[in-house]
Amino acid sequence: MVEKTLMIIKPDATAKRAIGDIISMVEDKFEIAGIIMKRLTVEEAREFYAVHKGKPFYDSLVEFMTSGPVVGLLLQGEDAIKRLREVVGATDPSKARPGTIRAKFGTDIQRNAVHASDSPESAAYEIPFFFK
Ligand code: 3AN
Repeated sequence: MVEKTLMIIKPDATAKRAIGDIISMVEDKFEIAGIIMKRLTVEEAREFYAVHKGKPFYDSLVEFMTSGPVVGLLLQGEDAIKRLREVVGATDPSKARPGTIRAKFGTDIQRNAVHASDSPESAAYEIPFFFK
């Protein structure tokens, strides 16, 4: 099934000037249906990560995600949600498979370079934060 999914290049990766390298790692595998650079407000970041409300890392995650510009990418393709998660790698970059985006550009479990929607429900919730 052709799906749309959201990838975010997080503030650690934009600060590292890895935007181009990361886009190169997805552009041959997915159609880029949208791209936008913006700075999330605290309110937007809190809502975006609402599923993590109450977890010990929630406040720090919101602070990190609002600490600099991010790039939102709307990616489209066959089975795009699952395939993008494979390209992105595990949440903890030290456990991410070699060759994945997080293995290459992630720093730690919080500053892990990119976000990728993990299900059709998440994609439907997350895409409108960047693409109306
Ligand atoms: P993923 O992004 O791989 O789907 P989630 O949804 O469990 O992972 O976590 C969302 C984000 O929260 C992660 N990308 C990461 O930035 C941050 N995060 C997750 N677990 C931790 C943790 N134990 N400590 C700090 N930050 C975390």
